[in-house]
Amino acid sequence: MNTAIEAPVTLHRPVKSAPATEQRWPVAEVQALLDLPFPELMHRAQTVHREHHDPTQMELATLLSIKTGGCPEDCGYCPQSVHHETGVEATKMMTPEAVREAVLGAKAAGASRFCMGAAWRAPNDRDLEKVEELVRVIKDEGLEACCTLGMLTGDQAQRLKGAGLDYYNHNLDTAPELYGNVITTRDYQDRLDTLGHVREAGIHVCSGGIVGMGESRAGRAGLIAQLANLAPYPESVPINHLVKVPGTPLADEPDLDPLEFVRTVAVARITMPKAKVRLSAGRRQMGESTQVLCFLAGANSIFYGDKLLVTGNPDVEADQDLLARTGMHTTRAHA
Ligand code: SAM
Ligand code: DTB
Ligand code: SF4
Repeated sequence: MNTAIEAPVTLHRPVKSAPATEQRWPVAEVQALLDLPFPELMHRAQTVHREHHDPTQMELATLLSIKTGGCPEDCGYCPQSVHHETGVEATKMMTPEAVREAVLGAKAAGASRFCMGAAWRAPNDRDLEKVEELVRVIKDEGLEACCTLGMLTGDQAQRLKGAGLDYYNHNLDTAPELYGNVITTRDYQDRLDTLGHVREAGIHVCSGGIVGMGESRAGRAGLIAQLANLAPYPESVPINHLVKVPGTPLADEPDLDPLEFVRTVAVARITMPKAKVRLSAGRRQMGESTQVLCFLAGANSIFYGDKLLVTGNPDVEADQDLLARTGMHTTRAHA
C-alpha cells in the first residue's frame, strides 16, 4: 500500500472532536473492522444491512453540474480547480429552464433524487437566491432535492431549507490528519462547521469521502470514524473512488486494491447502519464485479446518469442492465 499522503500535517485550526468517552466508534475499532478477514467483514456488513434495509433496494440519484469549473479552492483531486490544468472550462450558472429539462430527463430515466453541484468555495447571497429557485424546480417535479455548493453559513442553510431542500452534500473527504496534504485553502473545521449549519437548519446531511488518494487503512479508518461519530451520523454517505483526472496532483496515484474499496463500503455500512451508503464516483473505472461486491457490502444508492460533474459515469442502459441482472429494485419519485 502506498503512503503518498501519510506525512503528518499541521491543520490551520485544531479539529473539535467529541471527547473519547462520547465517541461511538474509536478509530482503532473502525480499523479492526477494516482488518477483518474478508468473509467475516462481508457477513457482518450484510447482517447490519438486512436489519435496516431491503437488500434488493437501490436508490438512484442523478447529478448535475449547475456551475462548472473556475473554482478558487485547490482540492488535489478536483478537475474543477483553477489551480490545476485539466482543460475544464468555467461556465455560468444554468438557467431554471435548462435545469427543469435535466430533472425531467432524470425522472423519466427512474431517478428519485436530484443533486446539483456548483464549483464554488462558498455561494454568495445572489447565487443562493438562484439556487433556491432551482431547488423549487426539483421539488415541483416530485424528486428529492440535494445540493453541493461548498461552505454554507447558518443563514444560507436556513434559506435552502425554506426552499424545500432535502439534503446537503458536503464531504469530509479524508481523515483529519491527511486533509492538509490534499487541500490547503480551507480546513477540516470549516467542513464540520458547514455540516453543523446544515444539521441545525433541519436539512438531511450527506457527507462522505474519497478512497484511493494514497491513504493507508488507518487513513480510511480515520475518515469513517469521523463520519460515524458525527452526532447524529449523516443520513447519506457517499463513498467516492478517486477518479484520476490528468492535470490534477493526484492523476498518477497508484491503483488501490479494489477489495480495499469494498472493505471501506462494508465498514461504512456497519458503523452507519441506517444511512444510505452511496457508491459514488469511480464506478465506471472499477467495473461491474467490484460494484456488485459493493452492493453486497451494503451500498444502497448510486449516482445514475451518463455524467458525474465533469467526468463520466456508467451509461444509464448499462446500469439498468446491471440492476436487472442482480435483481435489484429502485425507489421511484413521488410524482
Ligand atoms: N465545490 C463543492 C465542494 O467541494 O464542497 C461541491 C462540489 S465538489 C466537486 C463535491 C465532491 O466531489 C468533493 O468533496 C469530492 O468528494 C468529490 N470529488 C471531486 N473530484 C473528485 C474526483 N476526481 N474523484 C472522486 N471524487 C471527487
Ligand atoms: C460526491 O460525494 N460525489 C459527487 C457529488 N458528491 C457531488 C461528485 C463526484 C465528482 C467526480 C469527479 C467529477 O466528475 O468532477
Ligand atoms: Fe472547488 Fe469543490 Fe472542486 Fe474543491 S472539490 S476544487 S471546492 S469544486
